Amino acid sequence: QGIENATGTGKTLYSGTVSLDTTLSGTTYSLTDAGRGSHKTYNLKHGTSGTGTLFTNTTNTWGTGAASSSTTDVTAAADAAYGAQETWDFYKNTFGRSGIKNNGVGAYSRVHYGSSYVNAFWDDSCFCMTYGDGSGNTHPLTSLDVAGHEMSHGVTANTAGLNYSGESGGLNEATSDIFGTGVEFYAANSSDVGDYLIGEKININGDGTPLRYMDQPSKDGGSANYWSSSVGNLDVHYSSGVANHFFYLLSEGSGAKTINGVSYNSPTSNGSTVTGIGRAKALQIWYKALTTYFTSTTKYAGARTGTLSAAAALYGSGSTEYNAVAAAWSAVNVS
Ligand code: ASN
Ligand code: ZN
Ligand code: CA
Repeated sequence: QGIENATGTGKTLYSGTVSLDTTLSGTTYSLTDAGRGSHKTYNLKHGTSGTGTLFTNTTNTWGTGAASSSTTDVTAAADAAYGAQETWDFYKNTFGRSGIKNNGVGAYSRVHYGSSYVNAFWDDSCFCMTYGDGSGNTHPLTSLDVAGHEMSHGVTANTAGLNYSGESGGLNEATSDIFGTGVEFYAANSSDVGDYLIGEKININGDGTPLRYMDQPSKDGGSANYWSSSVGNLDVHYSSGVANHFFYLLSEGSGAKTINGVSYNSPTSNGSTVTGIGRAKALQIWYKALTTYFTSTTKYAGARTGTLSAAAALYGSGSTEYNAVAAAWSAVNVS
Protein backbone atom coordinates (compact mmCIF):
# COMPACT_ATOMS: atom_id res chain seq x y z
CA GLN A 1 0.00 0.00 0.00
CA GLY A 2 1.68 3.15 -1.22
CA ILE A 3 1.20 6.86 -0.85
CA GLU A 4 -0.05 8.71 -3.87
CA ASN A 5 -1.38 12.09 -4.90
CA ALA A 6 -5.13 12.25 -5.42
CA THR A 7 -7.66 14.78 -6.66
CA GLY A 8 -10.56 15.25 -4.29
CA THR A 9 -13.72 17.31 -4.17
CA GLY A 10 -14.25 20.09 -1.66
CA LYS A 11 -17.83 21.08 -0.89
CA THR A 12 -16.95 24.44 0.56
CA LEU A 13 -19.09 27.00 2.35
CA TYR A 14 -17.88 30.04 0.41
CA SER A 15 -16.46 28.83 -2.88
CA GLY A 16 -18.87 26.17 -4.04
CA THR A 17 -17.68 22.74 -5.15
CA VAL A 18 -13.96 22.84 -5.90
CA SER A 19 -11.12 20.51 -6.76
CA LEU A 20 -8.76 19.77 -3.86
CA ASP A 21 -5.36 18.13 -4.18
CA THR A 22 -5.10 15.45 -1.49
CA THR A 23 -3.08 12.35 -0.61
CA LEU A 24 -4.10 8.68 -0.54
CA SER A 25 -2.17 6.55 1.94
CA GLY A 26 -3.28 2.93 1.78
CA THR A 27 -7.06 3.25 1.83
CA THR A 28 -7.20 6.59 3.68
CA TYR A 29 -7.29 10.02 2.10
CA SER A 30 -5.93 13.07 3.91
CA LEU A 31 -5.92 16.84 3.40
CA THR A 32 -2.24 16.80 2.50
CA ASP A 33 -1.25 18.74 -0.61
CA ALA A 34 2.02 17.22 -1.80
CA GLY A 35 2.32 19.57 -4.77
CA ARG A 36 2.23 22.65 -2.57
CA GLY A 37 4.95 22.02 -0.03
CA SER A 38 2.93 19.26 1.65
CA HIS A 39 0.50 21.75 3.13
CA LYS A 40 -1.80 19.97 5.62
CA THR A 41 -5.13 20.89 7.20
CA TYR A 42 -5.80 19.96 10.85
CA ASN A 43 -8.75 19.94 13.24
CA LEU A 44 -8.21 21.72 16.57
CA LYS A 45 -11.65 20.54 17.79
CA HIS A 46 -12.12 23.79 19.76
CA GLY A 47 -8.67 23.60 21.34
CA THR A 48 -6.31 26.56 21.16
CA SER A 49 -2.88 24.94 21.11
CA GLY A 50 -0.96 22.19 19.40
CA THR A 51 -1.16 21.05 15.82
CA GLY A 52 -4.49 19.23 16.04
CA THR A 53 -5.63 16.16 14.12
CA LEU A 54 -5.02 15.78 10.40
CA PHE A 55 -8.27 15.58 8.43
CA THR A 56 -8.61 12.07 6.99
CA ASN A 57 -11.46 10.27 5.25
CA THR A 58 -12.28 6.99 3.50
CA THR A 59 -13.65 8.93 0.52
CA ASN A 60 -12.08 11.87 -1.26
CA THR A 61 -15.02 14.25 -0.80
CA TRP A 62 -14.63 16.89 1.90
CA GLY A 63 -17.46 18.80 3.53
CA THR A 64 -21.10 19.30 2.68
CA GLY A 65 -21.24 22.96 1.68
CA ALA A 66 -22.73 23.91 5.03
CA ALA A 67 -20.19 24.58 7.77
CA SER A 68 -20.87 24.52 11.49
CA SER A 69 -18.82 24.93 14.65
CA SER A 70 -19.18 21.21 15.37
CA THR A 71 -15.84 19.47 15.85
CA THR A 72 -16.97 16.90 13.26
CA ASP A 73 -17.55 19.58 10.62
CA VAL A 74 -15.31 19.12 7.57
CA THR A 75 -16.67 21.99 5.45
CA ALA A 76 -14.50 24.58 7.23
CA ALA A 77 -11.52 22.35 6.46
CA ALA A 78 -12.48 22.24 2.78
CA ASP A 79 -12.56 26.04 2.65
CA ALA A 80 -9.23 26.30 4.52
CA ALA A 81 -7.54 23.73 2.27
CA TYR A 82 -8.89 25.50 -0.82
CA GLY A 83 -7.68 28.85 0.51
CA ALA A 84 -4.16 27.49 1.02
CA GLN A 85 -4.18 25.89 -2.41
CA GLU A 86 -5.31 29.05 -4.21
CA THR A 87 -2.98 31.28 -2.20
CA TRP A 88 -0.03 29.05 -3.13
CA ASP A 89 -1.04 29.12 -6.79
CA PHE A 90 -1.64 32.88 -6.79
CA TYR A 91 1.88 33.58 -5.52
CA LYS A 92 3.44 30.95 -7.78
CA ASN A 93 1.68 31.93 -10.98
CA THR A 94 1.57 35.69 -10.43
CA PHE A 95 5.03 36.32 -8.96
CA GLY A 96 6.95 33.05 -9.33
CA ARG A 97 7.02 32.78 -5.53
CA SER A 98 7.21 29.22 -4.26
CA GLY A 99 5.43 29.26 -0.91
CA ILE A 100 5.33 31.85 1.83
CA LYS A 101 9.12 31.73 2.30
CA ASN A 102 9.82 31.18 -1.41
CA ASN A 103 11.63 27.96 -0.55
CA GLY A 104 8.99 25.44 -1.67
CA VAL A 105 7.99 24.62 1.92
CA GLY A 106 4.27 24.53 2.74
CA ALA A 107 2.62 25.81 5.89
CA TYR A 108 -0.30 24.14 7.65
CA SER A 109 -3.83 25.21 8.53
CA ARG A 110 -5.86 24.63 11.68
CA VAL A 111 -9.66 25.01 11.83
CA HIS A 112 -12.20 24.96 14.69
CA TYR A 113 -9.90 27.07 16.88
CA GLY A 114 -11.39 27.80 20.31
CA SER A 115 -15.08 28.53 20.83
CA SER A 116 -17.03 31.29 19.10
CA TYR A 117 -13.70 32.74 17.99
CA VAL A 118 -14.37 35.54 15.50
CA ASN A 119 -10.97 35.87 13.91
CA ALA A 120 -8.31 34.10 11.88
CA PHE A 121 -4.58 34.61 12.12
CA TRP A 122 -1.20 33.75 10.71
CA ASP A 123 1.53 32.86 13.22
CA ASP A 124 5.06 33.05 11.88
CA SER A 125 6.48 31.11 14.84
CA CYS A 126 4.54 27.91 13.99
CA PHE A 127 4.46 28.86 10.32
CA CYS A 128 0.76 28.07 10.47
CA MET A 129 -2.68 29.45 9.69
CA THR A 130 -5.58 29.30 12.16
CA TYR A 131 -9.32 29.87 11.72
CA GLY A 132 -12.05 30.44 14.27
CA ASP A 133 -15.65 29.31 13.76
CA GLY A 134 -17.17 32.76 14.25
CA SER A 135 -20.21 33.29 16.47
CA GLY A 136 -23.69 34.74 16.37
CA ASN A 137 -24.34 36.07 12.91
CA THR A 138 -20.85 35.26 11.74
CA HIS A 139 -19.55 32.33 9.81
CA PRO A 140 -16.24 30.47 9.99
CA LEU A 141 -13.47 32.87 9.07
CA THR A 142 -12.40 30.76 6.11
CA SER A 143 -13.36 32.86 3.10
CA LEU A 144 -10.81 33.12 0.30
CA ASP A 145 -9.89 36.79 0.82
CA VAL A 146 -9.41 36.19 4.54
CA ALA A 147 -7.24 33.12 3.88
CA GLY A 148 -5.16 35.07 1.37
CA HIS A 149 -4.98 38.05 3.74
CA GLU A 150 -3.71 35.98 6.64
CA MET A 151 -1.16 33.94 4.71
CA SER A 152 0.12 37.15 3.13
CA HIS A 153 1.13 38.24 6.66
CA GLY A 154 3.60 35.35 6.37
CA VAL A 155 4.93 36.71 3.09
CA THR A 156 5.34 40.19 4.60
CA ALA A 157 7.07 38.76 7.69
CA ASN A 158 9.51 36.92 5.45
CA THR A 159 10.21 39.86 3.12
CA ALA A 160 9.93 43.53 4.14
CA GLY A 161 9.07 42.60 7.73
CA LEU A 162 6.90 45.71 8.11
CA ASN A 163 6.53 46.42 11.85
CA TYR A 164 2.93 45.85 12.96
CA SER A 165 2.31 49.33 14.42
CA GLY A 166 2.13 52.90 13.21
CA GLU A 167 2.31 53.62 9.48
CA SER A 168 4.38 50.50 8.74
CA GLY A 169 1.64 48.47 10.45
CA GLY A 170 -0.95 50.05 8.16
CA LEU A 171 1.21 49.12 5.17
CA ASN A 172 1.52 45.57 6.55
CA GLU A 173 -2.28 45.27 6.86
CA ALA A 174 -2.85 46.80 3.43
CA THR A 175 -0.39 44.35 1.88
CA SER A 176 -2.55 41.54 3.24
CA ASP A 177 -5.75 43.13 1.92
CA ILE A 178 -4.14 43.74 -1.49
CA PHE A 179 -2.86 40.19 -1.92
CA GLY A 180 -5.92 38.61 -0.25
CA THR A 181 -7.97 40.40 -2.89
CA GLY A 182 -5.47 39.19 -5.48
CA VAL A 183 -6.10 35.60 -4.37
CA GLU A 184 -9.86 36.08 -4.61
CA PHE A 185 -9.67 37.44 -8.17
CA TYR A 186 -7.10 34.76 -9.09
CA ALA A 187 -9.29 31.86 -7.93
CA ALA A 188 -12.38 33.41 -9.50
CA ASN A 189 -14.56 30.40 -8.77
CA SER A 190 -18.25 30.39 -9.58
CA SER A 191 -19.27 31.58 -6.10
CA ASP A 192 -16.54 34.14 -5.57
CA VAL A 193 -15.59 36.07 -8.70
CA GLY A 194 -13.48 38.70 -6.99
CA ASP A 195 -14.10 42.15 -5.55
CA TYR A 196 -12.38 45.03 -3.76
CA LEU A 197 -14.18 44.29 -0.50
CA ILE A 198 -12.60 42.38 2.40
CA GLY A 199 -14.49 39.68 4.27
CA GLU A 200 -17.78 40.28 2.46
CA LYS A 201 -18.69 36.59 2.80
CA ILE A 202 -18.19 36.11 6.53
CA ASN A 203 -20.84 38.61 7.60
CA ILE A 204 -18.91 39.59 10.69
CA ASN A 205 -21.16 42.63 11.25
CA GLY A 206 -24.31 40.54 10.94
CA ASP A 207 -25.84 42.89 8.36
CA GLY A 208 -24.11 41.66 5.24
CA THR A 209 -21.55 44.47 5.09
CA PRO A 210 -17.86 43.71 4.47
CA LEU A 211 -15.08 44.35 6.92
CA ARG A 212 -13.31 46.79 4.62
CA TYR A 213 -13.81 48.69 1.34
CA MET A 214 -10.75 49.37 -0.81
CA ASP A 215 -12.39 51.91 -3.14
CA GLN A 216 -13.49 54.13 -0.25
CA PRO A 217 -12.04 52.82 3.02
CA SER A 218 -13.94 55.29 5.23
CA LYS A 219 -17.15 53.37 4.46
CA ASP A 220 -16.22 50.99 7.30
CA GLY A 221 -16.60 53.85 9.78
CA GLY A 222 -12.95 53.91 10.91
CA SER A 223 -10.49 53.65 8.05
CA ALA A 224 -8.66 56.59 6.53
CA ASN A 225 -9.22 57.39 2.88
CA TYR A 226 -6.26 59.78 2.80
CA TRP A 227 -2.93 60.23 4.53
CA SER A 228 -2.60 62.77 7.33
CA SER A 229 0.17 63.23 9.89
CA SER A 230 -1.92 61.40 12.52
CA VAL A 231 -2.78 58.34 10.42
CA GLY A 232 -0.08 56.29 12.20
CA ASN A 233 -2.02 56.67 15.45
CA LEU A 234 -4.92 54.63 14.09
CA ASP A 235 -5.32 50.88 14.52
CA VAL A 236 -3.38 49.18 11.73
CA HIS A 237 -6.66 47.89 10.24
CA TYR A 238 -7.69 51.54 9.75
CA SER A 239 -4.37 53.15 8.75
CA SER A 240 -4.26 50.49 6.02
CA GLY A 241 -7.04 52.41 4.31
CA VAL A 242 -4.64 54.87 2.66
CA ALA A 243 -2.71 52.10 0.89
CA ASN A 244 -5.83 50.07 0.08
CA HIS A 245 -7.27 53.19 -1.50
CA PHE A 246 -4.01 53.81 -3.41
CA PHE A 247 -4.11 50.25 -4.73
CA TYR A 248 -7.74 50.54 -5.86
CA LEU A 249 -7.06 53.86 -7.62
CA LEU A 250 -3.92 52.51 -9.29
CA SER A 251 -5.80 49.42 -10.51
CA GLU A 252 -9.20 50.79 -11.44
CA GLY A 253 -8.99 54.58 -11.37
CA SER A 254 -11.14 57.16 -9.62
CA GLY A 255 -14.89 57.69 -9.84
CA ALA A 256 -17.74 55.23 -10.27
CA LYS A 257 -17.26 51.76 -11.71
CA THR A 258 -19.01 48.39 -11.58
CA ILE A 259 -16.86 45.24 -11.59
CA ASN A 260 -18.33 41.72 -11.49
CA GLY A 261 -21.64 43.24 -10.44
CA VAL A 262 -20.25 45.26 -7.51
CA SER A 263 -20.46 49.06 -7.65
CA TYR A 264 -17.55 51.18 -6.47
CA ASN A 265 -17.02 54.91 -6.18
CA SER A 266 -13.50 55.99 -5.43
CA PRO A 267 -12.84 59.63 -4.48
CA THR A 268 -9.55 61.54 -4.56
CA SER A 269 -8.24 64.00 -1.96
CA ASN A 270 -7.26 66.62 -4.53
CA GLY A 271 -10.18 66.39 -6.93
CA SER A 272 -7.93 64.78 -9.53
CA THR A 273 -8.99 62.07 -11.93
CA VAL A 274 -6.81 58.96 -11.74
CA THR A 275 -6.74 56.49 -14.62
CA GLY A 276 -6.08 52.91 -13.52
CA ILE A 277 -3.45 50.62 -15.05
CA GLY A 278 -5.26 47.38 -14.20
CA ARG A 279 -4.95 45.06 -11.25
CA ALA A 280 -2.30 42.81 -12.79
CA LYS A 281 0.27 45.59 -13.13
CA ALA A 282 -0.66 47.14 -9.78
CA LEU A 283 -0.04 43.76 -8.12
CA GLN A 284 3.38 43.45 -9.76
CA ILE A 285 4.34 46.93 -8.57
CA TRP A 286 3.23 46.28 -4.97
CA TYR A 287 4.97 42.90 -4.85
CA LYS A 288 8.25 44.25 -6.19
CA ALA A 289 8.11 47.16 -3.76
CA LEU A 290 7.38 44.81 -0.83
CA THR A 291 10.14 42.37 -1.68
CA THR A 292 12.78 44.83 -2.90
CA TYR A 293 12.32 48.34 -1.54
CA PHE A 294 10.21 48.24 1.66
CA THR A 295 11.86 47.63 5.05
CA SER A 296 10.49 47.05 8.55
CA THR A 297 10.19 50.80 9.14
CA THR A 298 8.77 51.95 5.79
CA LYS A 299 6.10 54.62 6.22
CA TYR A 300 3.73 56.10 3.64
CA ALA A 301 6.35 58.46 2.17
CA GLY A 302 8.66 55.46 1.74
CA ALA A 303 5.87 53.42 0.19
CA ARG A 304 5.48 56.12 -2.43
CA THR A 305 9.19 56.12 -3.31
CA GLY A 306 9.38 52.30 -3.10
CA THR A 307 6.47 51.74 -5.46
CA LEU A 308 7.85 54.40 -7.83
CA SER A 309 11.18 52.55 -7.85
CA ALA A 310 9.30 49.31 -8.52
CA ALA A 311 7.33 50.87 -11.37
CA ALA A 312 10.52 52.33 -12.84
CA ALA A 313 12.25 48.94 -12.67
CA LEU A 314 9.28 47.08 -14.18
CA TYR A 315 7.94 49.56 -16.73
CA GLY A 316 10.46 52.40 -17.02
CA SER A 317 10.84 55.75 -15.35
CA GLY A 318 8.32 58.13 -16.88
CA SER A 319 6.17 55.24 -18.18
CA THR A 320 2.38 55.41 -18.01
CA GLU A 321 2.56 52.98 -15.10
CA TYR A 322 5.15 55.10 -13.26
CA ASN A 323 3.07 58.24 -13.70
CA ALA A 324 -0.07 56.43 -12.52
CA VAL A 325 1.71 55.38 -9.30
CA ALA A 326 2.61 59.02 -8.65
CA ALA A 327 -0.93 60.19 -9.41
CA ALA A 328 -2.57 57.55 -7.22
CA TRP A 329 -0.38 58.42 -4.22
CA SER A 330 -1.05 62.14 -4.72
CA ALA A 331 -4.79 61.31 -4.81
CA VAL A 332 -4.53 59.82 -1.31
CA ASN A 333 -2.47 62.79 -0.09
CA VAL A 334 0.90 61.03 -0.05
CA SER A 335 3.48 63.27 -1.66
N1 ASN B 1 -7.21 38.73 11.53
C1 ASN B 1 -6.32 39.70 12.07
C2 ASN B 1 -5.45 40.26 10.96
O1 ASN B 1 -4.91 39.53 10.18
C3 ASN B 1 -5.46 39.11 13.10
C4 ASN B 1 -4.63 40.18 13.68
O2 ASN B 1 -5.11 40.99 14.42
N2 ASN B 1 -3.38 40.24 13.30
O3 ASN B 1 -5.27 41.43 10.88
ZN1 ZN C 1 -4.19 41.26 8.97
CA1 CA D 1 -13.42 40.09 -1.09
